[in-house]
Amino acid sequence: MASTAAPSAIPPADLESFSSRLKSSTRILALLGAGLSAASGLPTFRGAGGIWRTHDAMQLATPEAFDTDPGLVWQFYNYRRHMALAARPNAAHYALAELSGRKEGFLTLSQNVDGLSQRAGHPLEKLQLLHGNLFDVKCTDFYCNYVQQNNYTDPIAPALAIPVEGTDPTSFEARHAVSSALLEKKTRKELDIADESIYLPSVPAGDLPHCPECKRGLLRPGVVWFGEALPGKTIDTVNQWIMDSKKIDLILVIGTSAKVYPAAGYVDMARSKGARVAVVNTEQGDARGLTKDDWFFKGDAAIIVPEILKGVIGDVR
Ligand code: BJW
Repeated sequence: MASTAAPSAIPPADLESFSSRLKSSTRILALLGAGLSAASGLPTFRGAGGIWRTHDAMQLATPEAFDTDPGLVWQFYNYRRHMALAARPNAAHYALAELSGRKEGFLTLSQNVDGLSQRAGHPLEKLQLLHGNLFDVKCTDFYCNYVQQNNYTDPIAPALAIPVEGTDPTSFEARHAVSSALLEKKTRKELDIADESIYLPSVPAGDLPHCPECKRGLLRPGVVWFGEALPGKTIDTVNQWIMDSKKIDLILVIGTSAKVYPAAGYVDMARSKGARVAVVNTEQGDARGLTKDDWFFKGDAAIIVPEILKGVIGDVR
């Protein structure tokens, strides 16, 4: 039942067959990605305007990057924390939180680190954060296990204050200028006059957040970088939920390119348990391997998700 509808126009037959399946489903998974938060103003990673289109993931989101230049990596994550704090959950976050509360056999696997699902009231026991959380910090010292959750300090260290003078640091222009300068590590000399105020000096390790417990290690963001294992407890919980029962009725795949593993692999795992797949995405090309029994809903998750869940959750605003 893959649809070729115009953006945001949901074919009534698709809506009807999906709603019917949703109503009768007792075991549902949701796999969430950055597109869910796009309408909240947060950039995705791979699409148009995506972070990895202009930022080299290997210089910012790997353990090696942190070893090489922890100041640059912290500037990037301090900025991401700032943006996430300024953002607000959108209608799709609220709709999914509501659905999760209403369906007992429901588990959300979120790749998002922005905290918006939590702020929308998503039941925490039904929310597994596959790639961690921007607002967790942990010590990098090998012998120290310090982890702090819910750290919302912005900036996380005085030296990481976003150096934008005379401009609203939350404006698109300032964000863009700051993140571009971050990526390219531009020096003041290289920037043109209009960019002067956003020059980002390198931040010495001594000025970065340090572990309050061991006093030795640098703190790092509690997110999962490329080449790192996903949190063991999270993987165990997800695998157990999937394996525990003979069947899964439905998997909602919302706003993800489904290119990053092991997260993307959960779609096939759910399918192997009988799940029908419903993809919500602005790009049809990111909905691979759908069968005639699946659904593709094209458009902005913030509009589509409340609409397709309406039959079960009603109007949630
Ligand atoms: C909209 C929209 C709107 C836009 N409405 N839709 C198997 C094969 C090949 C490689 C591997 C493999 N297994 C593992 C790997 C390696 C690697 C990997 O997958 N690489 C691939 C890129 C090829 N995986 C890993 O390294 C993982 N670790 C691992 O496997 O460890 C093994 C291990 C075991 C034991 C010991 C040691 C190691 C870790 C992956 C961590 C990913 N981390 C990041 C950064 C997190 C922190 C941060 O935020 O900075 O996670 S990368 C980035 O990608 C982030 C995201 O969560 C993740 C997924 O991206 P997402 O959410 O799908 O975003 P986009 O931008 O890709 O897609 C957005 C979608 O939304 C698009 O489709 C748009 O069209 C759509 N959209 N607007 C609806 N309004």
